[in-house]
Amino acid sequence: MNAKKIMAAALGGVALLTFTVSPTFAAEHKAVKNEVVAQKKVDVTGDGKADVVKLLGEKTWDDAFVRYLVVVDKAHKKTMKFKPATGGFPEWSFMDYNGDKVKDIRLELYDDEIIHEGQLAAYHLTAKNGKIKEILGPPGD
Ligand SMILES: [Ca+2]
Repeated sequence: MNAKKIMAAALGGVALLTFTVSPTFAAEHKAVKNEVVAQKKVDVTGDGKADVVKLLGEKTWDDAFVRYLVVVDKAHKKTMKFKPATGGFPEWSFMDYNGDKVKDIRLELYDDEIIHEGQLAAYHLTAKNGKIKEILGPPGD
């Protein structure tokens, strides 16, 4: 292959890639088994003991398509589950949004794998009282 052909093949690959990570991902991958794709240890229940917060979904070549969030409260042998209205490529962080001194979970889901454009949803969640509940996030968020 000469340089021109290689370039054309590479560009073709990029175009194909951009195409395959379209919003139809969820529909095309419905039958795939969910696995833990990320996890962090943070006390989100407020008992002073770290909980394990997991994102479950499907690993992709460069990221993960997330369908569930799970909090494992080992101290109380409890597992709590949250299912967003739609799956997506995640950004997540922990901060006390409602001022109760317990860390809440912020989960954003995007429909684009590579640059995380096209936000589908932003959830602010507390796991304080034995189940995961949505709370109000920062204004305009
Ligand atoms: Ca805890």
